[in-house]
Amino acid sequence: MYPFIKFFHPNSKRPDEMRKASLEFYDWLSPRRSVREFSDQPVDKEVIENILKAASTAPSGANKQPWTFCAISNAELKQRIRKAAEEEEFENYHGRMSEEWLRDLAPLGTDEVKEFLTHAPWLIVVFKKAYDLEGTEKRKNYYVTESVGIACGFLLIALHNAGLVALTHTPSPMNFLKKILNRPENESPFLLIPVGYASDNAMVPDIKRKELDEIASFYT
Ligand code: IYR
Repeated sequence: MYPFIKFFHPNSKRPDEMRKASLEFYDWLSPRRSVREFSDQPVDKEVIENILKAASTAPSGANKQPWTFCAISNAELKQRIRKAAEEEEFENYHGRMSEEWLRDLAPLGTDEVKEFLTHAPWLIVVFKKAYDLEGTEKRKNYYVTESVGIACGFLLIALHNAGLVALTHTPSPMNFLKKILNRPENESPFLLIPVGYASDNAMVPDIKRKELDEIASFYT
């Protein structure tokens, strides 16, 4: 059993403050967008470290924290990742993706060319750990996909807060990342997140978000 300590909430609010804060947070978060066009302006490693620490505050099954974040600014590694991703994506766009999938993607204008993988100053590759390795012993992790997904959510919000932009990229299959980054057997790639500044003329599709009544049902 862990020792238990008194819970301290640094940020407790009255109902009126809460209404204001919740609306302000929505207004602040809502303009966040997936960006595919990056400038090559560098970002301090310290900023990335802080962002990864913020991501790692996410809750996880049995507090196993079943994630590894690989932060890559090395140009040669980024080039190798881009080449491998583009090879897989070429196969996806030219045969592996269904007609329906290609039709759904058409409005986004994506293709197999992934310039963002070399233009962005940082690539964050998130790995999930189905189990931990203690020597040769395997220790099981729980709700790994949920846990790592939540950590990625925290990561995206931390990036937005820092004034950076990002893309949640899922080249498929992603196993080349494990090889290029030389990760141990218990880690599998989960998400590839290019991070940096948007290029001056970056464009994003004019998407709309669903209304609250389409995404939520209240039972009061
Ligand atoms: N992984 C491919 C295809 C792709 C799939 C989905 I679902 C997207 O929302 C966007 C792209 C690619 O990165 O191009």
